[in-house]
Amino acid sequence: MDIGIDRFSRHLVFAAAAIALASGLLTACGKKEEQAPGGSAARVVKIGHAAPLTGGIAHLGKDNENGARLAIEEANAKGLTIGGEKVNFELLGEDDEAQPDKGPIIAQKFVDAKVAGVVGHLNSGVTIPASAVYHQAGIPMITGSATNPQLTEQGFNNVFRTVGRDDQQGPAIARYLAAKYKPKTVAVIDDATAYGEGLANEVEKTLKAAGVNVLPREKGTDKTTDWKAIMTRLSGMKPDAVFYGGMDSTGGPLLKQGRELGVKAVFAFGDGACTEKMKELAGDAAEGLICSQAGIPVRAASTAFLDAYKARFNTDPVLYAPFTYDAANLIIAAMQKANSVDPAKYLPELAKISYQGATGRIEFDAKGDRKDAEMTIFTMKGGKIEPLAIIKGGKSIPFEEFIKAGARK
Ligand code: ABU
Repeated sequence: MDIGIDRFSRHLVFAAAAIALASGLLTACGKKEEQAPGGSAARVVKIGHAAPLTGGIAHLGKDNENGARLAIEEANAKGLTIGGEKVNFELLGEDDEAQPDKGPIIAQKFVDAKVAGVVGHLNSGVTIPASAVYHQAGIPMITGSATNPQLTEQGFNNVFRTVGRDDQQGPAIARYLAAKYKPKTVAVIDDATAYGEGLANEVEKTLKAAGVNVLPREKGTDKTTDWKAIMTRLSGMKPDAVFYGGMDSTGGPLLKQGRELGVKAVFAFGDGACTEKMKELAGDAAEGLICSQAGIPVRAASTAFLDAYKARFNTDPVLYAPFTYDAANLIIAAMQKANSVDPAKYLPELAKISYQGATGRIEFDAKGDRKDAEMTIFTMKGGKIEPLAIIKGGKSIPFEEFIKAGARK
């Protein structure tokens, strides 16, 4: 009798293990079934998105996530079939807090969740360490905002970006600054992040090559909001221009305090501080600032995208939503071309894709960088970031001319 119960128990344990294994395998292969639009069962395909959703630049992280979410919702509404199966995309959103050490942790979480692709991360300093984990797992990742060149210099075949690089952006803003304002002396400050420091280095290199005197580097962090000591020093040195490599959450206070302490220089920023949040943070001091973005301006993105974003989120995009929208759409388009959601099968299609996105035609070079990336120079006028010129292939094109020519096609 005892022997019988033991056998029964063993059968139960075996059956339970078999069910668990089968269910695990089904989930692992992305086979979890779900109702698709129209009622039939669909294969769930997970796409990860990571960015800071808390902290000083949460507004940028949320904007990035919204872009990816919109693409996924639109794809699901179409009821796509890939590899003979209806698919339903699921966005797994994670908050990496803009912390470099969180990058690999969240990347591993996505790998464990069997995501088929990743949009993100937002910050270069987080994206670079995270990319090694995605590379190890063979998962394609596309950032819509990380601009540090090192990301795509690692030789990882799974890493792409829909924005330009800081060795394109830095020279673009530095040359504009030198040509327009003809500064004799420029102060360069950075926030000691991979992005801020890297961009500041590119700006400094370009200014020095143009014969401009650059003061010894001043530094803060990505959390510094008290710049008074540095600005007091600079007000005595009377630079003609100040360039800051950092985000708007720290750049706004820097600009405000600079003006309050009598720094009369023109203030210039990179993409991280090229937002209308600068007006909110710096008030009237933001008027006349100049800044660059490593892509075309939001308002030059497709009107269909802008309308859809506004309708879905009841607000306008902040900065890089069109680029994360394109990133998610690129992953989906590559899956459709490969007729597979398997990363190993759709990655080769992604590498050679030619895709007309909200931010123009996207093709990648051998490193995963966007071919022919445009840079844009802006100024703040009436509290709005207004595009002045597009820098493309070393040429500066007035913004209105660029739009009239339909150049983003
Ligand atoms: N590109 C500016 C913000 C993101 C980053 O590269 O860190």
